[in-house]
Amino acid sequence: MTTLRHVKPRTGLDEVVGGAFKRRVSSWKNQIKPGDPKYPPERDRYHLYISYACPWAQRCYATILFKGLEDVISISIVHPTWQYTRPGQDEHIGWVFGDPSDPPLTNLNGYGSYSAEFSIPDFVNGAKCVRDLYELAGDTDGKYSVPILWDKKNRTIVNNESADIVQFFNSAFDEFAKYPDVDLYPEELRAQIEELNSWIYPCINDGVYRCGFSQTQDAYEKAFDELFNALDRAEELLSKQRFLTGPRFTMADLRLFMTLIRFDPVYVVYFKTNKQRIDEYPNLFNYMKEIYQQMPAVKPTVNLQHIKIHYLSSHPKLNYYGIIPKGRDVDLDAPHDRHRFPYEDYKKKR
Ligand SMILES: N[C@@H](CCC(=O)N[C@@H](CS)C(=O)NCC(=O)O)C(=O)O
Repeated sequence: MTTLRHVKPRTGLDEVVGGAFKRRVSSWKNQIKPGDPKYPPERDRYHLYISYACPWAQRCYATILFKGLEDVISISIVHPTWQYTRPGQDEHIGWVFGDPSDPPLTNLNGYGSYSAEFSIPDFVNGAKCVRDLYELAGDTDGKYSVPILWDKKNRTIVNNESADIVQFFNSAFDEFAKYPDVDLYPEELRAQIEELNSWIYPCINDGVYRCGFSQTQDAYEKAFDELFNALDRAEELLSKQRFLTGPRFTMADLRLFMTLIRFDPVYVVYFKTNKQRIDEYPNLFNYMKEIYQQMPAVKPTVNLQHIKIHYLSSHPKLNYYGIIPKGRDVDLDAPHDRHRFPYEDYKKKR
């Protein structure tokens, strides 16, 4: 029997300190700015690597669609299920690329059957896995995460932090955007958006992972209480107004939406966030349906097949047989009641 070389832990599942999940800070933080000598905005220069399952990556993709940058920034979409990235050499597991015509993959215990449908292979670098891209950029130490914004000219990673990438797409590429007037981070609402992020990110977006990846009861219960207190707070806010900052849809809403849409299909069961489903919160549920149905850039980012397959099949320690729970689907196209609040267009007012 061969002994596999031990590699440093490199997946989100290993980011645990004292039993509690602690997300690592993103390692690539270069900025794209008009006039920047190193990374200026340019057409056809940057490529975005994403997963349909990943809530962080999908808000980047949604911002591309909101701004009409599909012909400016190219994309690849990984296979939903994690695999060994250096089979026979080490034990790292992570994102791999797949072609929709590939035969289905199993989980790492040999169970399940997971199609590559809707994936887009890496036609830029021909990488087989996301780890290849980090190694190509000289990064052999980090967590091999998506999203990655890749510079085709210098063949390196520009940035792997979704909070930065959405800002680049929202404002730096306006000269190439089909909809330069769309602004999801309006000047006058920035302080409010940042205040919302200060509790929505740790307690809700990251909060669900802190529940699901906890390794002690105490850490799980702390994350669980913080999550549901924050959801109650958002529910209360949305009982009085259309969106989180008032009548206008902003990045704060995009951030919250990405967690809400994954909550009932995955997190309730898989991350044990089972105090209340989103479809049991009248305001959060109708708010989520409105965003899904009415924001033209959002629906294409929601691929429930990839979302369910990814979480349920990728961590063989948490779900040995890779079985995907069957129930209970929500009708996302059912009518919503948000017309009762005023609505202000999310395009720039000039
Ligand atoms: N800070 C990053 C976090 C990205 C992140 O954690 N992505 C997850 C997928 S949802 C990932 O790629 N994980 C790879 C791993 O855990 O090995 C961002 O918001 O862009």
